Order: sequence, then structure tokens, then C-alpha cells
Amino acid sequence: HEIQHPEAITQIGQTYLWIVFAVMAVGAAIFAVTGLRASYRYRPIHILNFVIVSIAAASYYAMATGIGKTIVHSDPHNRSAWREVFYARYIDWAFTTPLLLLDLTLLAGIPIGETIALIIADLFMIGTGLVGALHPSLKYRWGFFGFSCAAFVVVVFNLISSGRHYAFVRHPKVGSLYNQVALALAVVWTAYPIVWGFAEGSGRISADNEVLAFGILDIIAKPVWGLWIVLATPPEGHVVLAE
Ligand code: RET
Repeated sequence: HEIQHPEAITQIGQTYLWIVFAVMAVGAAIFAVTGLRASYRYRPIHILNFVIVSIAAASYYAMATGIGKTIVHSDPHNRSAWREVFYARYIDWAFTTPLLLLDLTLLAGIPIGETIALIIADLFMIGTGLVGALHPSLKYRWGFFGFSCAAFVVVVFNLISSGRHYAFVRHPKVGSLYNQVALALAVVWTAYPIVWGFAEGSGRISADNEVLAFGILDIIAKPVWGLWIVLATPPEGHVVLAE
């Protein structure tokens, strides 16, 4: 199952990229409108979501128009053993995953020091994932996968232990909303390393199918998840996001 042939996206993958771009752009327009209508108390969450999907839209525009990717050779003796890797995703994720976490830490009222530690672990996760994806050795790139997964476990553990605690201290209603959105985040985010393993890691799925898989995940993790939080915090709701 080594990558022995060139693997690049086709017209199909390119179409997927344009579709996800369009979804993100519509998402940005929706959060812009809901943000203008939100009360000042909840507005930061709308603004965050607007920024998150705008960054994703720009990233998908870049990928759909043919940039933000590089060719990774995996065998110095076989010039045709290569795969196209979209490093643009990791630039997107380096900005958007900390902002998605900020959605949750604002909701729970997690102290700033802990929030910063969480975001640093998250950045380590994305950075090592990128290095692993660009690593020329099909064997050693799994080491970086391991570093990235370790950081991912730290992030998730922190969200479900200490984050839950602060959310429930704040208000039982905040606690139960936090429980649901944090669980959803843990489930959806866990799919990313699985896709990585089949794509960058082992080359078992085509570049087109990788674009499809990450595209679906990005739509769920950004606009859909963000809309859920926004709708759960109505203008005159009970959920207090900032004191
Ligand atoms: C990588 C590399 C392999 C190991 C792990 C990873 C985790 C990625 C995650 C990405 C989340 C992205 C989101 C994007 C926004 O829409 C980098 C694939 C653990 C969790 C939520």
C-alpha cells in the first residue's frame, strides 16, 4: 500500500473545492447578518463564526484556483511515487481551530491562562500534522502523526474535564449546552486524523476523495457547528456568554 503512482486531484476534486468554497461564502453572509441582529452580549460568537468561515472560504478559493498545494515525493528511487498535498488546509486550520476552541472557552468562561494553553496544544497538533504530511518518508511521517494525536488528546481531555466544570459552575443551562457542543466537536474532530491516515498517511484514498472527506468535515465543523451555537444563544436567551 505504498504510494507508487502520481496522485493528484482531477476535475471532480476541483468541483468539490468550488462547492465547499460556495458553502463557506454563504455561511459568512449568514453570520454577518445574524451578527448585526445579535445583542451585544452574544455578538462576539457571531463575529468569531464569521471570521472562521471567511478564512475557510479564502482557503477553499485558493485551493480551487490551483494554489496552496505541493507535491510530496515518497520514494527517492521512483519519480512517479508522489502525491499532491494541500498545505493550505493547515494554514486555514492553524487560524480556525483556535477560533473554534475560543467559541467554547467563551461559552464556558474558561480562564484565559487555560485557554492559552489549550490553543498552544492545538497549534502544536496542526503544526506537527503539517510536517507529517510533507515528510518524504512513508514510515517516519507516522511519528509526526503520533505527536499530533497526543496534542489532540490533550485538547479534548481539557474540554471535557475542566471546560465542563467551568460551564456548569457558570449556569446549568450553559453546562448542558456546552456538554452537547463539546461532545459534537470531539466526535467531528476525531474524524480528521482518520481521514489523514487514509490520505496523507497511507495513500489508500485518492486525492479527490480526500478533498471530499475533508470538505464534508469542514462544513460540519465550521458553519453547521457554529450555527448551532448561535441558534442556542438567542438574543434574549438564558445562556450568559460574558459577564
Ligand atoms: C491532523 C494530523 C494527524 C493527526 C491529527 C490531526 C488533527 C486534525 C484536526 C483538525 C481539525 C480541523 C477543523 C477544521 C475546521 O473546520 C492535523 C489531521 C490529530 C483535529 C475542525
